Amino acid sequence: MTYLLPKLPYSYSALEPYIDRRTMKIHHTKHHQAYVDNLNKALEGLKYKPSSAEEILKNLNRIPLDVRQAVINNGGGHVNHTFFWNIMSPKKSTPSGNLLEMLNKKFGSVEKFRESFTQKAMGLFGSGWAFLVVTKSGQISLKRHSFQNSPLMQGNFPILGIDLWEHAYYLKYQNRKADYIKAWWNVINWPEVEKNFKGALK
Ligand code: MN3
Repeated sequence: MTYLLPKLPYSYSALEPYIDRRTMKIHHTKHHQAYVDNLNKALEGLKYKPSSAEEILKNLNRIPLDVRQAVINNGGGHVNHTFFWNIMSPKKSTPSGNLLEMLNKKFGSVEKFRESFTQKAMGLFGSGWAFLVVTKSGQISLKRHSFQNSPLMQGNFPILGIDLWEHAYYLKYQNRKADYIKAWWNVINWPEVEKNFKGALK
């Protein structure tokens, strides 16, 4: 199977002014494309034929050691970015339903959840991601992952996450990571997060 760069579900300028067109375009057509190309390269000639990149990340022991790190970096990069594009939207929304209930129960309120998530994200040193995941036991939990490591590698299911590599914000925000994270809350696709939450509990 050859992996392909998925189309964005909105235009490059759709998330303005929070995430600028130039950042989105380079992030999608250069960075994400490179993960896809390098994943295809790393998987070339392998006997193991996984049905999806997600499946690979859950079965890394089936990937030969000489290409395993390349598969983690680029398979993770592909899966994380595909996920990231989808949990954002230019359409304003708020958490609702069972997800809202769970956030209130675990964090006290949506506002407090946002504070905790932001703190977790700000605490990441270097390149990586912050995620809200559903764990194997069905709990929601905040996680930080370096590089392109995916929560799927630990058996956790990501439902919301932010790319904290400098390439995700540097053109517009330079060193102001806190401003980027603050702006990002305006473009969350909450119906998609809720869909992920339901999918994780199945
Ligand atoms: Mn990125």
